[in-house]
Amino acid sequence: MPASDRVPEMTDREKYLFDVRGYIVVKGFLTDGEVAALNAAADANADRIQDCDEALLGSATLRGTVRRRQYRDMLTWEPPWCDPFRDLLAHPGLWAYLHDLLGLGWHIDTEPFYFHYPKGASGLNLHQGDPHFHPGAYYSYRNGEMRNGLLVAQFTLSDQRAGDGGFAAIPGSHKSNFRRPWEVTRWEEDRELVDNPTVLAGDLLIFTEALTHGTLPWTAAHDRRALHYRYASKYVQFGSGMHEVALPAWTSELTEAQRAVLEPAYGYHRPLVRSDGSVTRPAVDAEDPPYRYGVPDSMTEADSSLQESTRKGTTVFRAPARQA
Ligand SMILES: O=C(O)CCC(=O)C(=O)O
Repeated sequence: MPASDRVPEMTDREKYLFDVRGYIVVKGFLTDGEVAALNAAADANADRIQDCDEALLGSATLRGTVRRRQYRDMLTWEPPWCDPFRDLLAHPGLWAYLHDLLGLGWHIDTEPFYFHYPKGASGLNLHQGDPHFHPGAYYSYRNGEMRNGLLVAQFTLSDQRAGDGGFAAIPGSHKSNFRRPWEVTRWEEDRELVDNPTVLAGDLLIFTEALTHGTLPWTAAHDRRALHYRYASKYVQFGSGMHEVALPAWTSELTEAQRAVLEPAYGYHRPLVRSDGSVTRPAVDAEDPPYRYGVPDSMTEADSSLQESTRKGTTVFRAPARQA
């Protein structure tokens, strides 16, 4: 086997923990210097911070006193501030995890986010881990291999101790078989199911998007800082990506439905060809889980993770004007 085909591997212990729990913590993944450079870059761009939408599904227990805040677009910040974020994209330390959990050909699925949550920041409803096959966010084990549609590499940039809030998940829920009760989604009942792991500055948290996960309100005195990089298998485009795509000029002669089916794969705002031949472009497909399960009356679109999701991704999609 040529040396270039030999890939680093996760340890057996990491494989066991990931399979049984749906997430692992790699202690001390980043050096102190890397953590400092990433935080300094954010501090130098403090004017770019944005409030996040609330995504609480009506939960009172997840509501804080202030909004979550985040940076995005770090990859295009003025040098040198973009550099530490670009250095993480294909960080050699990640390869073992990406190879073993996604297979070769992994790619960044969604633009990275830098979570910067002040004390009192609201949480985010628990999501994913629903009892259906999700072609974009699945977990499978077969013939000695784990595979995921979508995987999150979260680089911890300030300490999160159990009970502080921040990342939270229901361990093992990537293999769950029954529909999650809304009260669990809203972290109102059976709260002991939810882990809020300790991850310290420099640690790497890796979780499958098939896992039921979300964010608990941030209670520590210091700000939460964490970088969220989402990777996908070469067969999956879950979010909108960061690439620019264009249909060739001849497609201007096609019908809307014909053009729709020539668009590349992506999840949000994907054109849907309806049975009457019409084409719609909803933010998410209401027939897709979890939306097809129906939402409680208390949930409005303005207060749902749907709003949050639709802002992930920056694909520029160009199609030539259709001929009349
Ligand atoms: O706070 C976290 O780490 C989880 C964030 C999350 O689930 C999301 O942004 O979709």
